[in-house]
Amino acid sequence: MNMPNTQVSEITPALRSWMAAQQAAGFGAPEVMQGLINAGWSEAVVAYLLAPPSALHAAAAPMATAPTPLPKAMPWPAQAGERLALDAGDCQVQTVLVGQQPPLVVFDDFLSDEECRALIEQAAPRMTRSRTVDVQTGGEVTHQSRTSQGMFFERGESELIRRIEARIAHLLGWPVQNGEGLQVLRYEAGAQYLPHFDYFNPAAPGTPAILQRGGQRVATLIMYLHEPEAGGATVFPDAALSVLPKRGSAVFFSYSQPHPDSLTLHGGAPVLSGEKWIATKWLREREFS
Ligand code: PD2
Ligand code: ZN
Repeated sequence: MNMPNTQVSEITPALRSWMAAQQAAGFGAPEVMQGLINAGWSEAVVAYLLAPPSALHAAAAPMATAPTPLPKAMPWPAQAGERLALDAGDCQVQTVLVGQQPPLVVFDDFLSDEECRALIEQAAPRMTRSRTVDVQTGGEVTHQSRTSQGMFFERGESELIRRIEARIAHLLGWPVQNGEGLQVLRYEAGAQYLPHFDYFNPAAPGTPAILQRGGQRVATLIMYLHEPEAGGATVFPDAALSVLPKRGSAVFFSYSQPHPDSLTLHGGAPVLSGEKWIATKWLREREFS
């Protein structure tokens, strides 16, 4: 209700009690209104005075706004964008790039050459054709969209895995227990991973079963263990970004909502020559068991 300010300040308690007395004496709103207008009050002020208390309250109160939800805690490296070198617990990692949409950081020196070599050596005998989580059933399937070979380490299964998992948890401020087991992938020449989202499609029938183990995925860390001679970039089409697979480096990105608006569509471009090896850590909302 818009009020002319000059007159609002003059609505005294005495005026209000005069109006109350008029109404108590049996004068209806139209007569009271006319009396006020005759006395020189504007129609807007009179309408304001005669409005029911609830309307006055609504007019005086600030515009009601929807409660703002608390921001969801998300994995993120403290001081990313402020310092070049970030503390990862047992070592420092170098920041190469920080993005906001999606939240994304590229790190150098995430893994040492020795750690890359040891991960490949331990994973190699256990490699099979890569399988993808089947959101229809909650099980796993091989898929044309992913022409790599892969394996999963159990969380905490060796000293090397524990060290890397502790580093990830320290750097990203996210509990080790919320991480899935590390996955290692090998792409030979011609192999690729078509663009996809890493979160589980909320509308897919198999998703509720998948979410029982730790909730949604909220972030991904891809570590590059072996660089191909050509090709094999990790591409983010919605962010117009390509991360080249440099040995020892890593790309981290997060998605607070399991929705394409997260802009986290990403894929592994075809390897043109040589071999590409990566290790991926997916982080869940809660403890992954
Ligand atoms: O190898 C890659 O670049 C790649 C691309 C997309 C890996 C993943 N997704 C993944 O491991 O989720
Ligand atoms: Zn992916």
